[in-house]
Amino acid sequence: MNGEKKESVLSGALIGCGFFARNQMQAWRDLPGANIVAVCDRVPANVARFRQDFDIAEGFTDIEALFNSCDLDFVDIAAPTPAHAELVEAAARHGVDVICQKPFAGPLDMARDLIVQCEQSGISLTIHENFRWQSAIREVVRLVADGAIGEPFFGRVSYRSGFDVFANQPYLAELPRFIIQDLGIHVLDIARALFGDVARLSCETARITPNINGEDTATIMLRHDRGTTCVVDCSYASVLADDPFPQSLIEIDGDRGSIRLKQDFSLELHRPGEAKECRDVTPESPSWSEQPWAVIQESVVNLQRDWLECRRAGRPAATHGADNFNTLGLVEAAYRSAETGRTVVPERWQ
Ligand code: NAD
Ligand code: 89V
Repeated sequence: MNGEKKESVLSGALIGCGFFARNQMQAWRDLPGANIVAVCDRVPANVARFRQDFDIAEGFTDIEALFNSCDLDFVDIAAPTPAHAELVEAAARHGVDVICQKPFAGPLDMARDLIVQCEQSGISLTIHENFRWQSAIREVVRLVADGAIGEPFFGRVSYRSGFDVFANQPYLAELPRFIIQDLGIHVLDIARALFGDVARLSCETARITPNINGEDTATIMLRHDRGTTCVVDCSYASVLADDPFPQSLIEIDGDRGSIRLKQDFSLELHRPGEAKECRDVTPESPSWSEQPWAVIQESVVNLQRDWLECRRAGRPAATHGADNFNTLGLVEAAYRSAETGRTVVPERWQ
């Protein structure tokens, strides 16, 4: 990390000017501590569109030209996973801090190598794992961490929808590994934020939607180190009268109470001998947000704000590279369990 620099406003470049990058760009504009001075995309038209839409000074189609021309404090990589290794390696060579979208890497070995390269280059690496930054989910994480329901013995983090994700992200239909890698990764990360690391897991998957390559439902049972059993269930094949897309719903039972995060953003906390406490945890939507995406868009602002605070304080952000390795390890273990029908011990960072 360029900890010795004392910039009041950090200079950044956004790499990958596609569907999701617009949210990251909008969020940076809401945050006074960073200024996106350049954008980079392989496709010239995407660079031109972002420069025009967001009034960006510089545009590049070549990553080396970006680093050689701009004095950057950080890059925010919103390109797809297969491009991450090349882009993170370039940032490490140039000594520039990295925020990188999920899934960080396909193979775990590649993730490990990139994390080590960043460490050796003295740069910080943060994965843009934003779901745990949704304010409603942060409130549940806080309650569990504060012991509000005692020791949790059961959890369920549930993401079920029939929303047409392929309309905005057509590449998702091509992926041989779909829902766990793209979406389950977020839900598994929420489970880690709630209950910590995982000792073993088992998983069942199915493909329900025709004409896609990967699985679109997954049910994963986790046994956390602390003893909590947690079910993570994901579906993009659910036919629902009232679709919660893109919300994650949470149920937790502890030895001294229970928590429910519901679709109407009510958070119920119940403890023996006390009246049920019901709070409205509806997130504050950014001014630029659009339904149904507001809940995710809010989390992007929260993640990037936290990244800026951590960067200023010289400490790693919550979803730093090595932390996210353990979420990636759950993704890999879930596929292995679904393929083999066995319980799997996930690989973790050490
Ligand atoms: P997209 O295809 O719409 O955009 C990706 C962009 O990256 C394209 O413009 C492409 O030309 C560009 N690109 C590809 N390779 C490049 C390279 N080597 N250098 C520079 N630019 C390059 O994809 P998307 O839907 O925006 O997804 C991008 C990433 O964001 C993925 O990793 C995806 O998983 C992630 N994503 C995250 C969330 C979330 O909530 N965290 C939501 C959607 C997508
Ligand atoms: O968050 C994501 O990675 C998105 C979506 C919510 C659509 O699954 O791909």
